[in-house]
Amino acid sequence: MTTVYIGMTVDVLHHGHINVIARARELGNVIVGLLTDSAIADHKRLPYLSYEHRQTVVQNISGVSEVVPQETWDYVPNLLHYRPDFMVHGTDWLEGPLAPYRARAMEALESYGGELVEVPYTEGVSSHSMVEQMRAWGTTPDLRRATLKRLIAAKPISRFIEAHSPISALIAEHTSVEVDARLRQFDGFWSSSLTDSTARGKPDIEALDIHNRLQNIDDMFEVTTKPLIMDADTGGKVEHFELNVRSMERIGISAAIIEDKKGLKKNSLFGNEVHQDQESIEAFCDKIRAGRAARVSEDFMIIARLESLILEKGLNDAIERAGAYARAGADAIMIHSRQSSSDEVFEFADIFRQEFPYLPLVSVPTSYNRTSEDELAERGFNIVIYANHLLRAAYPAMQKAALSILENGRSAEIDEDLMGISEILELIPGTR
Ligand code: SPV
Ligand code: MG
Repeated sequence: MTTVYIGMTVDVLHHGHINVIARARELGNVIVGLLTDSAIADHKRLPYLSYEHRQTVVQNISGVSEVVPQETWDYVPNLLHYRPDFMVHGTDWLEGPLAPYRARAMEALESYGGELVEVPYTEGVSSHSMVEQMRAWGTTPDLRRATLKRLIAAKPISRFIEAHSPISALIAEHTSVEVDARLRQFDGFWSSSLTDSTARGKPDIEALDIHNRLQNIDDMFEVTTKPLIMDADTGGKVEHFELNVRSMERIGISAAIIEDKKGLKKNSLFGNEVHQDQESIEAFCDKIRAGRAARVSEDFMIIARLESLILEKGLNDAIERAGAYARAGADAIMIHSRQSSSDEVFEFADIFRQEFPYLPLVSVPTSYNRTSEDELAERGFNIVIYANHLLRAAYPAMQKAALSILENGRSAEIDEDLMGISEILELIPGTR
Protein backbone atom coordinates (compact mmCIF):
# COMPACT_ATOMS: atom_id res chain seq x y z
CA MET A 1 0.00 0.00 0.00
CA THR A 2 1.28 3.45 -0.95
CA THR A 3 2.15 5.60 2.07
CA VAL A 4 2.06 9.39 2.38
CA TYR A 5 3.80 11.38 5.12
CA ILE A 6 2.73 14.77 6.50
CA GLY A 7 4.54 16.57 9.33
CA MET A 8 2.25 18.80 11.42
CA THR A 9 1.89 20.59 14.75
CA VAL A 10 -1.92 21.01 14.76
CA ASP A 11 -2.41 23.27 17.76
CA VAL A 12 -5.48 24.94 16.28
CA LEU A 13 -7.10 22.64 13.72
CA HIS A 14 -8.40 24.44 10.62
CA HIS A 15 -9.41 23.77 7.00
CA GLY A 16 -5.84 24.35 5.80
CA HIS A 17 -4.83 21.14 7.61
CA ILE A 18 -7.82 19.32 6.15
CA ASN A 19 -6.90 20.42 2.61
CA VAL A 20 -3.43 18.96 3.01
CA ILE A 21 -4.77 15.71 4.49
CA ALA A 22 -7.40 15.38 1.74
CA ARG A 23 -4.72 15.76 -0.97
CA ALA A 24 -2.52 13.21 0.80
CA ARG A 25 -5.42 10.76 1.07
CA GLU A 26 -5.76 10.76 -2.73
CA LEU A 27 -2.20 9.44 -2.95
CA GLY A 28 -2.32 6.65 -0.36
CA ASN A 29 -2.42 5.80 3.35
CA VAL A 30 -1.76 8.92 5.39
CA ILE A 31 0.83 8.88 8.18
CA VAL A 32 0.82 12.13 10.16
CA GLY A 33 4.13 12.89 11.86
CA LEU A 34 2.92 14.96 14.79
CA LEU A 35 5.62 17.30 16.12
CA THR A 36 6.34 16.63 19.78
CA ASP A 37 6.64 19.40 22.38
CA SER A 38 10.42 19.08 22.33
CA ALA A 39 10.56 19.26 18.52
CA ILE A 40 8.62 22.53 18.72
CA ALA A 41 10.14 24.05 21.87
CA ASP A 42 13.49 24.69 20.28
CA HIS A 43 11.88 26.83 17.54
CA LYS A 44 8.83 28.54 19.00
CA ARG A 45 6.47 28.57 21.94
CA LEU A 46 4.92 25.34 23.13
CA PRO A 47 1.49 24.70 21.62
CA TYR A 48 -1.56 25.28 23.79
CA LEU A 49 -2.46 21.60 23.66
CA SER A 50 -0.21 18.81 24.90
CA TYR A 51 1.03 16.13 22.49
CA GLU A 52 -1.54 13.65 23.79
CA HIS A 53 -4.41 16.07 23.22
CA ARG A 54 -3.22 16.97 19.74
CA GLN A 55 -2.78 13.27 18.97
CA THR A 56 -6.38 12.56 19.98
CA VAL A 57 -7.58 15.27 17.60
CA VAL A 58 -5.51 14.16 14.61
CA GLN A 59 -6.21 10.44 15.04
CA ASN A 60 -9.89 11.18 14.62
CA ILE A 61 -9.62 13.12 11.37
CA SER A 62 -11.04 11.04 8.54
CA GLY A 63 -8.38 10.08 6.05
CA VAL A 64 -5.62 9.75 8.65
CA SER A 65 -4.37 6.16 8.95
CA GLU A 66 -1.71 6.60 11.58
CA VAL A 67 -0.22 9.27 13.86
CA VAL A 68 3.45 8.94 14.76
CA PRO A 69 5.65 11.31 16.77
CA GLN A 70 8.02 13.57 14.84
CA GLU A 71 10.68 14.20 17.49
CA THR A 72 12.61 16.81 15.50
CA TRP A 73 11.80 20.03 13.63
CA ASP A 74 13.62 18.44 10.71
CA TYR A 75 11.56 15.92 8.68
CA VAL A 76 14.55 13.86 7.62
CA PRO A 77 14.80 11.35 10.52
CA ASN A 78 11.15 10.30 10.09
CA LEU A 79 11.36 10.24 6.29
CA LEU A 80 14.33 7.89 6.42
CA HIS A 81 12.64 5.78 9.09
CA TYR A 82 9.20 5.39 7.47
CA ARG A 83 10.35 5.77 3.85
CA PRO A 84 6.94 6.97 2.63
CA ASP A 85 6.24 6.92 -1.12
CA PHE A 86 5.11 10.54 -0.89
CA MET A 87 5.53 13.49 1.40
CA VAL A 88 2.89 16.23 1.26
CA HIS A 89 3.56 19.79 2.44
CA GLY A 90 2.02 23.22 1.92
CA THR A 91 3.82 25.70 -0.36
CA ASP A 92 4.46 27.96 2.65
CA TRP A 93 7.95 26.45 2.97
CA LEU A 94 9.15 27.54 -0.50
CA GLU A 95 10.84 30.53 1.09
CA GLY A 96 11.62 31.85 4.54
CA PRO A 97 12.97 29.96 7.56
CA LEU A 98 11.49 26.60 6.45
CA ALA A 99 13.22 26.61 3.05
CA PRO A 100 16.38 24.79 4.29
CA TYR A 101 14.15 22.08 5.77
CA ARG A 102 12.45 21.67 2.40
CA ALA A 103 15.82 21.18 0.72
CA ARG A 104 16.83 18.58 3.29
CA ALA A 105 13.52 16.73 2.97
CA MET A 106 13.84 16.60 -0.81
CA GLU A 107 17.33 15.18 -0.54
CA ALA A 108 16.13 12.49 1.88
CA LEU A 109 13.19 11.57 -0.38
CA GLU A 110 15.48 11.37 -3.41
CA SER A 111 17.86 9.06 -1.56
CA TYR A 112 15.33 6.21 -1.65
CA GLY A 113 13.01 7.26 -4.49
CA GLY A 114 10.26 9.05 -2.55
CA GLU A 115 8.38 11.97 -4.03
CA LEU A 116 7.43 15.42 -2.76
CA VAL A 117 3.93 16.77 -3.46
CA GLU A 118 3.23 20.39 -2.60
CA VAL A 119 -0.25 21.70 -1.91
CA PRO A 120 -0.98 25.40 -2.52
CA TYR A 121 -0.97 27.20 0.81
CA THR A 122 -4.53 27.86 1.99
CA GLU A 123 -4.93 31.63 1.84
CA GLY A 124 -6.54 33.58 4.63
CA VAL A 125 -5.93 31.09 7.40
CA SER A 126 -2.85 30.87 9.54
CA SER A 127 -2.31 28.84 12.68
CA HIS A 128 0.12 31.50 13.83
CA SER A 129 -2.44 34.30 13.79
CA MET A 130 -5.09 32.05 15.36
CA VAL A 131 -2.74 31.14 18.19
CA GLU A 132 -1.87 34.82 18.68
CA GLN A 133 -5.59 35.57 18.91
CA MET A 134 -6.05 32.83 21.51
CA ARG A 135 -3.18 34.19 23.53
CA ALA A 136 -4.82 37.61 23.49
CA TRP A 137 -7.89 36.02 25.08
CA GLY A 138 -5.70 34.59 27.81
CA THR A 139 -5.35 31.21 29.44
CA THR A 140 -6.72 29.31 32.42
CA PRO A 141 -5.00 28.67 35.76
CA ASP A 142 -4.85 24.93 34.98
CA LEU A 143 -3.27 25.34 31.55
CA ARG A 144 -0.79 27.91 32.79
CA ARG A 145 0.21 25.92 35.87
CA ALA A 146 0.87 22.75 33.84
CA THR A 147 3.15 24.54 31.39
CA LEU A 148 6.21 24.44 33.64
CA LYS A 149 6.36 20.65 33.73
CA ARG A 150 5.80 20.54 29.96
CA LEU A 151 8.66 22.99 29.44
CA ILE A 152 11.02 20.97 31.63
CA ALA A 153 10.16 17.84 29.67
CA ALA A 154 10.49 19.55 26.29
CA LYS A 155 13.52 21.85 26.57
CA PRO A 156 17.15 21.37 27.55
CA ILE A 157 16.86 24.56 29.63
CA SER A 158 13.89 26.85 30.29
CA ARG A 159 14.44 30.58 30.63
CA PHE A 160 12.63 32.58 33.33
CA ILE A 161 12.88 36.29 34.03
CA GLU A 162 11.78 38.42 36.96
CA ALA A 163 8.59 40.39 36.56
CA HIS A 164 7.28 42.62 39.33
CA SER A 165 4.36 44.41 37.65
CA PRO A 166 1.99 43.84 34.75
CA ILE A 167 4.04 46.09 32.46
CA SER A 168 7.28 44.22 33.21
CA ALA A 169 5.40 40.93 32.73
CA LEU A 170 4.21 42.13 29.32
CA ILE A 171 7.83 42.74 28.32
CA ALA A 172 8.74 39.23 29.49
CA GLU A 173 5.71 37.79 27.69
CA HIS A 174 6.26 39.43 24.30
CA THR A 175 9.96 40.14 23.81
CA SER A 176 11.50 37.79 21.27
CA VAL A 177 14.49 37.63 18.96
CA GLU A 178 15.22 35.41 15.99
CA VAL A 179 18.47 33.51 16.28
CA ASP A 180 19.43 30.92 13.62
CA ALA A 181 15.85 30.87 12.27
CA ARG A 182 14.54 30.05 15.72
CA LEU A 183 12.36 32.28 17.85
CA ARG A 184 14.02 32.91 21.21
CA GLN A 185 11.75 34.07 24.04
CA PHE A 186 11.41 33.89 27.79
CA ASP A 187 9.50 30.80 28.86
CA GLY A 188 8.01 32.35 31.96
CA PHE A 189 8.21 34.69 34.94
CA TRP A 190 9.97 34.71 38.28
CA SER A 191 8.17 36.50 41.08
CA SER A 192 11.19 37.66 43.07
CA SER A 193 10.89 38.55 46.74
CA LEU A 194 13.66 41.12 46.18
CA THR A 195 12.09 43.00 43.27
CA ASP A 196 8.52 42.59 44.52
CA SER A 197 9.52 44.13 47.85
CA THR A 198 11.77 46.78 46.31
CA ALA A 199 9.10 47.87 43.80
CA ARG A 200 6.88 48.57 46.82
CA GLY A 201 9.61 50.37 48.73
CA LYS A 202 9.86 47.59 51.32
CA PRO A 203 12.92 45.59 52.45
CA ASP A 204 13.35 42.00 51.24
CA ILE A 205 12.71 40.44 54.66
CA GLU A 206 9.37 38.67 54.13
CA ALA A 207 7.69 41.95 55.06
CA LEU A 208 5.23 41.84 52.18
CA ASP A 209 2.16 39.92 53.13
CA ILE A 210 1.66 36.79 50.96
CA HIS A 211 -1.71 38.10 49.79
CA ASN A 212 0.00 41.25 48.54
CA ARG A 213 2.41 39.05 46.63
CA LEU A 214 -0.39 36.92 45.20
CA GLN A 215 -2.49 39.94 44.22
CA ASN A 216 0.49 41.32 42.39
CA ILE A 217 0.97 38.03 40.55
CA ASP A 218 -2.72 37.87 39.73
CA ASP A 219 -2.49 41.35 38.21
CA MET A 220 0.32 40.07 35.96
CA PHE A 221 -1.76 36.98 35.12
CA GLU A 222 -4.61 39.24 33.97
CA VAL A 223 -2.59 40.27 30.92
CA THR A 224 -0.23 37.34 30.21
CA THR A 225 -0.24 33.59 29.49
CA LYS A 226 3.19 32.27 30.49
CA PRO A 227 3.93 30.21 33.61
CA LEU A 228 5.33 31.69 36.83
CA ILE A 229 7.70 30.40 39.48
CA MET A 230 7.21 32.11 42.84
CA ASP A 231 10.02 32.95 45.22
CA ALA A 232 8.18 31.95 48.41
CA ASP A 233 11.12 32.95 50.68
CA THR A 234 11.34 30.50 53.61
CA GLY A 235 7.74 29.39 53.11
CA GLY A 236 7.04 30.67 56.64
CA LYS A 237 5.53 28.41 59.27
CA VAL A 238 4.62 24.93 58.04
CA GLU A 239 0.93 25.46 58.83
CA HIS A 240 0.93 28.72 56.87
CA PHE A 241 2.86 27.20 53.98
CA GLU A 242 0.22 24.49 53.57
CA LEU A 243 -2.48 27.12 53.18
CA ASN A 244 -0.35 29.25 50.90
CA VAL A 245 0.38 26.35 48.56
CA ARG A 246 -3.35 26.10 47.93
CA SER A 247 -3.61 29.83 47.25
CA MET A 248 -0.68 29.72 44.83
CA GLU A 249 -2.08 26.74 42.96
CA ARG A 250 -5.53 28.24 42.70
CA ILE A 251 -4.39 31.29 40.74
CA GLY A 252 -2.22 29.22 38.39
CA ILE A 253 1.31 29.57 39.78
CA SER A 254 3.43 26.59 38.65
CA ALA A 255 5.98 26.29 41.44
CA ALA A 256 7.01 27.65 44.81
CA ILE A 257 10.71 27.82 45.60
CA ILE A 258 11.37 27.77 49.34
CA GLU A 259 14.80 28.41 50.84
CA ASP A 260 16.26 26.55 53.81
CA LYS A 261 16.61 29.53 56.14
CA LYS A 262 14.81 30.36 59.34
CA GLY A 263 14.09 33.41 61.50
CA LEU A 264 14.41 36.84 59.93
CA LYS A 265 15.42 36.14 56.35
CA LYS A 266 17.74 38.52 54.54
CA ASN A 267 18.56 38.55 50.84
CA SER A 268 20.94 35.73 49.86
CA LEU A 269 23.25 38.01 47.91
CA PHE A 270 24.45 39.43 51.28
CA GLY A 271 25.77 35.98 52.21
CA ASN A 272 27.32 36.10 55.67
CA GLU A 273 27.68 39.90 55.63
CA VAL A 274 24.40 39.89 57.56
CA HIS A 275 23.16 37.44 60.16
CA GLN A 276 21.15 34.58 58.62
CA ASP A 277 20.37 31.13 60.02
CA GLN A 278 19.96 27.95 58.05
CA GLU A 279 17.03 25.68 58.90
CA SER A 280 17.72 22.14 60.18
CA ILE A 281 17.51 19.41 57.56
CA GLU A 282 14.66 17.65 59.40
CA ALA A 283 12.54 20.77 59.78
CA PHE A 284 13.01 21.74 56.15
CA CYS A 285 12.17 18.22 54.95
CA ASP A 286 8.98 18.42 57.03
CA LYS A 287 8.08 21.64 55.24
CA ILE A 288 8.67 20.06 51.82
CA ARG A 289 6.50 17.06 52.75
CA ALA A 290 3.76 19.32 54.13
CA GLY A 291 3.72 21.41 50.96
CA ARG A 292 3.47 18.32 48.77
CA ALA A 293 0.68 16.88 50.86
CA ALA A 294 -1.24 20.17 50.71
CA ARG A 295 -1.20 20.61 46.95
CA VAL A 296 -4.22 19.61 44.94
CA SER A 297 -2.59 19.29 41.53
CA GLU A 298 0.43 17.16 40.62
CA ASP A 299 1.38 19.96 38.24
CA PHE A 300 2.30 22.28 41.09
CA MET A 301 5.97 21.93 41.99
CA ILE A 302 7.61 22.42 45.39
CA ILE A 303 11.22 23.37 44.73
CA ALA A 304 13.82 23.25 47.52
CA ARG A 305 16.45 25.99 47.51
CA LEU A 306 19.81 25.38 49.14
CA GLU A 307 21.57 28.20 50.95
CA SER A 308 24.65 26.18 51.95
CA LEU A 309 26.98 27.88 49.46
CA ILE A 310 25.53 31.33 50.24
CA LEU A 311 26.21 30.77 53.96
CA GLU A 312 29.63 29.20 53.29
CA LYS A 313 28.72 25.83 54.77
CA GLY A 314 30.57 24.05 52.00
CA LEU A 315 29.84 21.69 49.17
CA ASN A 316 29.39 18.62 51.39
CA ASP A 317 26.63 20.33 53.33
CA ALA A 318 24.95 21.31 50.07
CA ILE A 319 25.14 17.75 48.74
CA GLU A 320 23.86 16.25 51.99
CA ARG A 321 20.93 18.65 52.10
CA ALA A 322 20.09 18.27 48.41
CA GLY A 323 19.87 14.49 48.86
CA ALA A 324 17.67 14.84 51.93
CA TYR A 325 15.35 17.36 50.25
CA ALA A 326 15.09 15.22 47.13
CA ARG A 327 14.21 12.17 49.20
CA ALA A 328 11.63 14.24 51.10
CA GLY A 329 9.92 14.76 47.74
CA ALA A 330 11.18 18.11 46.42
CA ASP A 331 10.16 18.32 42.76
CA ALA A 332 13.37 20.16 41.87
CA ILE A 333 16.45 21.61 43.55
CA MET A 334 17.72 25.18 43.30
CA ILE A 335 21.36 25.65 44.21
CA HIS A 336 22.17 29.27 44.97
CA SER A 337 25.59 30.92 44.91
CA ARG A 338 26.97 34.46 45.11
CA GLN A 339 30.36 33.69 43.59
CA SER A 340 31.37 35.43 40.39
CA SER A 341 32.32 32.09 38.87
CA SER A 342 30.03 29.12 38.31
CA ASP A 343 32.69 26.65 39.53
CA GLU A 344 30.94 25.78 42.79
CA VAL A 345 27.48 25.31 41.31
CA PHE A 346 28.94 23.19 38.51
CA GLU A 347 30.81 21.07 41.04
CA PHE A 348 27.56 20.69 42.96
CA ALA A 349 25.65 19.72 39.81
CA ASP A 350 28.23 17.09 38.83
CA ILE A 351 27.98 15.34 42.20
CA PHE A 352 24.22 15.76 42.50
CA ARG A 353 23.61 14.31 39.03
CA GLN A 354 25.41 11.08 39.96
CA GLU A 355 22.66 10.22 42.43
CA PHE A 356 19.77 12.09 40.83
CA PRO A 357 20.14 12.02 37.06
CA TYR A 358 16.65 13.38 36.33
CA LEU A 359 15.51 15.64 39.19
CA PRO A 360 15.33 19.15 37.70
CA LEU A 361 18.01 21.64 38.75
CA VAL A 362 17.50 25.40 38.92
CA SER A 363 20.19 28.07 38.67
CA VAL A 364 20.11 31.80 39.37
CA PRO A 365 23.22 33.21 37.70
CA THR A 366 23.05 36.76 39.06
CA SER A 367 26.63 36.89 40.28
CA TYR A 368 28.14 34.35 37.86
CA ASN A 369 26.57 36.20 34.94
CA ARG A 370 29.22 35.30 32.37
CA THR A 371 28.04 31.71 32.39
CA SER A 372 25.79 31.10 29.40
CA GLU A 373 22.52 29.21 29.23
CA ASP A 374 24.16 26.62 26.98
CA GLU A 375 26.86 25.97 29.56
CA LEU A 376 24.27 25.66 32.32
CA ALA A 377 22.24 23.20 30.24
CA GLU A 378 25.36 21.19 29.47
CA ARG A 379 26.15 20.88 33.18
CA GLY A 380 22.70 19.54 33.92
CA PHE A 381 20.60 22.61 34.77
CA ASN A 382 16.99 22.61 33.57
CA ILE A 383 15.90 26.12 34.52
CA VAL A 384 17.72 29.45 34.49
CA ILE A 385 16.24 32.40 36.34
CA TYR A 386 17.21 36.02 35.60
CA ALA A 387 16.08 37.09 39.05
CA ASN A 388 16.09 40.88 39.18
CA HIS A 389 17.07 42.30 35.80
CA LEU A 390 13.95 44.15 34.69
CA LEU A 391 13.68 46.21 37.87
CA ARG A 392 17.41 46.88 37.85
CA ALA A 393 16.99 48.15 34.28
CA ALA A 394 13.96 50.30 35.07
CA TYR A 395 15.17 52.10 38.18
CA PRO A 396 18.23 53.87 36.70
CA ALA A 397 16.21 54.82 33.61
CA MET A 398 13.48 56.42 35.73
CA GLN A 399 16.00 58.13 37.98
CA LYS A 400 17.84 59.58 34.97
CA ALA A 401 14.60 61.09 33.64
CA ALA A 402 13.74 62.58 37.04
CA LEU A 403 17.22 64.11 37.38
CA SER A 404 17.20 65.56 33.88
CA ILE A 405 13.86 67.28 34.39
CA LEU A 406 15.08 68.80 37.67
CA GLU A 407 18.39 69.93 36.21
CA ASN A 408 16.92 71.53 33.11
CA GLY A 409 13.63 72.81 34.43
CA ARG A 410 11.95 71.12 31.43
CA SER A 411 11.69 67.69 29.81
CA ALA A 412 13.10 68.35 26.31
CA GLU A 413 16.61 67.09 27.16
CA ILE A 414 15.50 63.63 28.26
CA ASP A 415 12.85 63.19 25.60
CA GLU A 416 14.98 61.22 23.15
CA ASP A 417 15.70 58.63 25.84
CA LEU A 418 11.99 58.09 26.39
CA MET A 419 9.37 56.05 24.69
CA GLY A 420 7.40 58.27 22.29
CA ILE A 421 3.93 59.48 23.17
CA SER A 422 2.41 57.73 20.16
CA GLU A 423 4.25 54.57 21.19
CA ILE A 424 2.82 54.57 24.70
CA LEU A 425 -0.63 55.35 23.33
CA GLU A 426 -0.43 52.29 21.09
CA LEU A 427 1.26 50.04 23.63
CA ILE A 428 -1.84 48.59 25.26
CA PRO A 429 -4.49 47.43 22.81
CA GLY A 430 -7.80 49.17 23.33
CA THR A 431 -6.26 52.46 24.49
CA ARG A 432 -7.21 54.23 21.27
C1 SPV B 1 15.02 36.94 44.73
O1 SPV B 1 15.01 37.26 43.54
O2 SPV B 1 14.35 37.53 45.59
C2 SPV B 1 15.84 35.81 45.19
C3 SPV B 1 17.07 35.50 44.47
O3 SPV B 1 15.51 35.24 46.19
S1 SPV B 1 18.31 36.38 45.27
O4 SPV B 1 17.94 37.79 45.28
O5 SPV B 1 19.54 36.15 44.56
O6 SPV B 1 18.39 35.87 46.64
MG1 MG C 1 14.10 36.20 47.36
